[in-house]
This record gives sequence, structure tokens and C-alpha cells, in this order.
Amino acid sequence: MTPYHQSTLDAGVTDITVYNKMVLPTSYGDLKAEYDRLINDVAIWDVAAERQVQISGPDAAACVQYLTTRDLSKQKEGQGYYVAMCDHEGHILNDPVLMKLSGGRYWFSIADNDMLLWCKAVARERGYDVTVIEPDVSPLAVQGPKAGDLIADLFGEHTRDIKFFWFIETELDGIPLVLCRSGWSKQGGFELFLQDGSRGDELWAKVMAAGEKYNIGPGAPNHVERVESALLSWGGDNDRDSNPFEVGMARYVHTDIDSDYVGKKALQEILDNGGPKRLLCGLVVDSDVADAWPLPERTPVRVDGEIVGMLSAVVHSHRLGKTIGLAQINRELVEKGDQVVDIDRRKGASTATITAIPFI
Ligand code: THG
Repeated sequence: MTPYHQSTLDAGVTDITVYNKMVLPTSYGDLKAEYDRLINDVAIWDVAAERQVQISGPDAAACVQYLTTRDLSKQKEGQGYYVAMCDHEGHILNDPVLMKLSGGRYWFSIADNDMLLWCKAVARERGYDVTVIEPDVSPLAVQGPKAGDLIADLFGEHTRDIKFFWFIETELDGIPLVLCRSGWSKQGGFELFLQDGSRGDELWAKVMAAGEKYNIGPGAPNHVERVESALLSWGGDNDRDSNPFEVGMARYVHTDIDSDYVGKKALQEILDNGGPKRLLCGLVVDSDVADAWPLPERTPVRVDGEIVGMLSAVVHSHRLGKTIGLAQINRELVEKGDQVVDIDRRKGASTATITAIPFI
């Protein structure tokens, strides 16, 4: 359960999934209306399943750098960074948002994997003087073009100056929270990191009341919008053996920094040996019925019968009027551009064209 569970039931949640071993609502029964609300107005999402791993203590900065492939030397207090965490072979274990809080604390806001265990083990084995815990923190996302107005009404005009991925530690009528300009959509918005799990329904009610004039409604991380925007779904778009270069995260891998980190040597070797073998890319699919696709299982992508990659998501984009997908495909094909490939379907095959991402 999440602190917003009762509110999501009252709002008529119809579909859920399990993410990070927690409930994650996925629909309130009308996916098209939920999509339109995200694109045109504002939506409220229970994303408490985006759990936090908190690292604090004298060695917190060193420990967090050791767990991350991105150069953190310029990260400021109050700033979030999108980062990759890898294992010793350079396989990506997670793609969290890393927040640098006051008092030398850090939060990894994690995707669907047991990073608390990993962080605890690495920290202890390396002898860092840190405390690694899961804090009482539950994100609530407010996403869409009117989210900024809603948040300004609730928290004040100064919130309009918060830059992307920056945050403030604040409160709402005594409810402690961290307000961050972030969220798993490209429609703009905030995440409210509630710091008192007993007050979720209260927070939900306050946001709903303030959002009424902006046509707010309940929603969930939107699969169509995230494919259009090419936001990575860790565990969906990658294999267990994918490295960050292969999932579009090359710009968050810094092998030239002085600090060591888990996977650094392996990632350098990948670069020294010519770089990644596969790349995440888009597919424009020559078939109109996304529902007919056998997903969420990954679907082979072929050329002349040979498997050249895996399709991990396919949706109908209302805005583009096309069926589009995300796939990890052999690099030489992606770099040639505009290559036509075949995709297996339950009934027969369909062709598709490799394209750049994001789509929108
Ligand atoms: N917010 C928070 N926690 C999260 C997510 C989130 N944990 C799980 C999951 N989402 C982690 N994965 C992502 C993936 C993409 C982004 C954030 C978290 C994202 N990416 C932008 C992009 O790719 O364009 C911005 C990246 C950048 O700074 O360059 O926002 O959504 N709390």
C-alpha cells in the first residue's frame, strides 16, 4: 500500500501494477482521457513506488559517487541529477534521480530494482562511514502544462523559478515535503516527496482541491506519452546485460573523472573496444492496431529472418497518428538510419522503420 492508497480507491482506480514491491496505480479506467489530461491540463499520480534510498553520514558524497557513473563533483545542494548505477560488469542496475539534500543527505529515487540492498552492501564492503536506509518518503506527481500554475497557487509564486530537477525542502499546511520540478513525463510538472506517510490522503485532497480549476484528475505514468518522449523504463527497455550506452544514457557516463566507481573499468573497456553493440532507438510501425501486439513481452526485431534487436514497447500515438515503438537494435543498423526491419506479431509480421528518439 502507499500513503495515497485510499485516495486512489476513492478516485476509482481500475488497474495497478507492482513496482519496487509496491502498488503503482496504472489507470482509472479511461486511458485516452488520462492521456488528454496529461497533455492539455494536469494530472495527479500516486508514484510512491518510486522509493528512496537515503545515504547520509561523513562519507555520503564519496559513497554516492562510488555508486554512480556520472560526475557528481558539480552537483549542488537542492539539485537532482538523472544518473546510472551499474554493476562491476557495467550492466545498468538502475536509472534513478539522485537528489542532494541539506545536511549532507542524498536520495536515490529508484526504478524497479532492490537498490537498498546493493547500496548497503557496497557501502559496508568499501568501509564508508554512512547510514543507508529507506526514509519515510512517498512521491506524488503533478504533471501537465497547468501543473506550474497549480503549484504556484499552493506553494507561492517563487516556485515558478525552480529549475528542472531542482527542489526545495518545504511544507504545505504543516505537511513536510520536498518539492521538485521533475516527473516521468515531458509535459512539465512537479513531484511532491511527502515526508510523513500518515498524511498522504490529506496531501492528495489539498492538491485535488487546488487543481479543480485546472481540470485536474487522477492518472498514472503514461505509457503512450513516455514512448513519444522516449523516457527510459528500466527493466522494460533493457536486458539484464545492457550497459548505459545501450539505453541512451551515454551522456551520464564519465570515465575520465578521478573518482573510481562501480563499473568504471568495464565501461572504459567498452569504449576502448569500439563502443556499444546496440542502441536504443525508435520504430515507426506499419500497422495501426497497437492493441494487437503481444506486449509487454519483448518482441524480436529481424532483418532477413535474423534477430537484430528487441522491441520493448509499442503504442498508438494520438498526437502523431502513428504506431510507434522503442527498441534496442544493433548499432550499425541504427547508425545507417531509416532502415526497414520486420517485427514478429501473434499473427504474421509487420514492417517498421528505425527512427531517432524522442518522437516528440
Ligand atoms: N521520478 C522520481 N523517481 C523515479 C522516476 C521519476 N524513479 C523511477 C524512474 N522514474 C527512474 N527513471 C527515470 C527516467 C527518466 C527520467 C527520470 C527518471 C527523466 N529523464 C529526462 C529525460 O530523459 O529527458 C531528464 C534527464 C536529464 O536530466 O537529462 O526525467 O520520474 N522521483
